[in-house]
Amino acid sequence: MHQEFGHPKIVVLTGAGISKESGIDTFRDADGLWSRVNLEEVATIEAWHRDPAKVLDFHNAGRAFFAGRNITPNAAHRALARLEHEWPAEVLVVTQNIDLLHEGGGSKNVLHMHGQAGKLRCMACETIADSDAELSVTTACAACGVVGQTRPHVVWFGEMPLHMDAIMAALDSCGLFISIGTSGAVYPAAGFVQHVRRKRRAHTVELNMERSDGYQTFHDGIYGPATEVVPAFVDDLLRGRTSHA
Ligand code: BV8
Repeated sequence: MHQEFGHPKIVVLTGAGISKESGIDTFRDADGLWSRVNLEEVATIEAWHRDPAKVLDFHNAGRAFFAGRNITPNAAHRALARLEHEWPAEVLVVTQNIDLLHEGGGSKNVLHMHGQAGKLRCMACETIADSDAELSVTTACAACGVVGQTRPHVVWFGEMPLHMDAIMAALDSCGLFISIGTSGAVYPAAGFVQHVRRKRRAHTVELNMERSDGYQTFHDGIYGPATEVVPAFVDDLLRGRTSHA
């Protein structure tokens, strides 16, 4: 119905850049996380098998970072929640971020494709539990009791991202694909724009501080801090002032 009257389904892909102005470092900016930590040692499934204590120390340090700060949603998160609330068709946020700032900003239709903070998963029984506990190699799973197999519910490099069936179905039926705050360096997320363009007449736009690795694949690019460009873009969308179909 809405597709016919110029209100397509929207998929929004977000990355670390949307949370930067809330005080969370990105990964690949000059001051980003991977400039301080070697991801091969703390964010890959091989690292877990090689040195789980080191991986868990990295996780625990991240928990301490979040716990010690008042990390709150910013105007970009709130603008996406407004879009979800006021746009007549479905708006899905697919985030690569593990923070819960989209939910805190009011978005309800959110998929965390790389997992999320505050959850643990047991690699013995696959139970996922809400917990912000510090983890160690002596941690026992609360469900099955197995020791040393409880990890953060985060997708490491070399692991399949979560919710991929739902994400691909949404990409196959969207009319507008918006990418916000991501460098386009990590797949399969970085490949979503090509998928949408190959499969659909969907309009594609990136909103970012600077051109992403995949900027040429987008129809449009709007550059600047997310707290400025995202609310402005949502305003234009809701007022019908942007070519989105
Ligand atoms: C998989 C964990 C398959 C949670 C993360 C060679 C070629 C191509 C691909 C590969 C390859 N070798 C290996 C691969 C696959 C690999 C990959 O893509 N590697 C890359 C590095 C080459 N991908 C995987 O392994 C994925 N899985 O492929 O599975 C498979 C198939 C079958 C069976 C098994 C497996 C899994 C990837 C998930 C890894 N986990 N995170 C956590 O700790 O957070 S990835 C990590 O990177 C985060 O999730 C992060 O979100 C994600 C992407 O980074 P960005 O969000 O884009 O952040 P970044 O810092 O890079 O950029 C920030 C951007 O914001 C910048 O552009 C900046 O300009 C902008 N910005 C900054 N400030 C602002 C701003 N924008 C607006 N406003 C601001 N204020």
